[in-house]
Amino acid sequence: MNVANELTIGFSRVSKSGSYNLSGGTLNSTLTNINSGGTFTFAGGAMSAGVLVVEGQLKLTTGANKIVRAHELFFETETGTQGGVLDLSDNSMIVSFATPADIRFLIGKGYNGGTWTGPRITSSAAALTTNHALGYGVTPQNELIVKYTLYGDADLNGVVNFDDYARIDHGFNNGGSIWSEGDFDYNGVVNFDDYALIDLAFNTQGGARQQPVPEPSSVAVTFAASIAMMSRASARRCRSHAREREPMFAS
Ligand SMILES: [Ca+2]
Ligand SMILES: [Ca+2]
Repeated sequence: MNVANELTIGFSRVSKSGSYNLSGGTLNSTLTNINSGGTFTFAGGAMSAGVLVVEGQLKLTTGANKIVRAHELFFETETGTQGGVLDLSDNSMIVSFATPADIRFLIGKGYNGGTWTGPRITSSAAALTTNHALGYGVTPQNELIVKYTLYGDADLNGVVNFDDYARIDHGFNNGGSIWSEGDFDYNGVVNFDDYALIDLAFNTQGGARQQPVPEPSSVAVTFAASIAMMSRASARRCRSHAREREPMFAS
């Protein structure tokens, strides 16, 4: 399916509801607008959404085989509503124009303290596990990728190993603030809680383990010795930003 200009699901004030199911083929749109009450289900095929505006719900089915592609990503919030939800489940997303801080903020909302039940970018698949999450990073093409993977998989290669521990150690010692630097719980700092998540995933990833890694206990000891040096003042919190806009349609 090719949409020359705009695809709107759940047209604003007319019905406040509507649904669209993509189960095969290719959807190419320059603007995809999922209004409040609208639900887009991505179950198969390929999706290039163009500018993607999510005020309702965009849900991917499980399968680890789908990628939402978008030039830009916006979430709208009507007054009194929770606003848009993009549930990637166990799939991926690529956004051409976004920053790691943008994506961290949006996934941080969905992360919701580790329950994966919040709005914005979330994963119903991660909600069913203790060791999986949505990670994010920058591709060689300088696009932002969001991928379902193990907590602690800083380089998004699907396993937790020495390279990931090297990244979190570097992030801890140098004020890291994003996933690739070891912030796995979306609070914008690398600290003990992030080490707990990478250790959990390392110890429970089973057959995925590929390379020898430093003893988790030695990492913990090293970390314990270092944590006293962390200043509270160094803690950075998520801040709201331009990617979450003011209500488009005030109710
Ligand atoms: Ca890895
Ligand atoms: Ca953190």
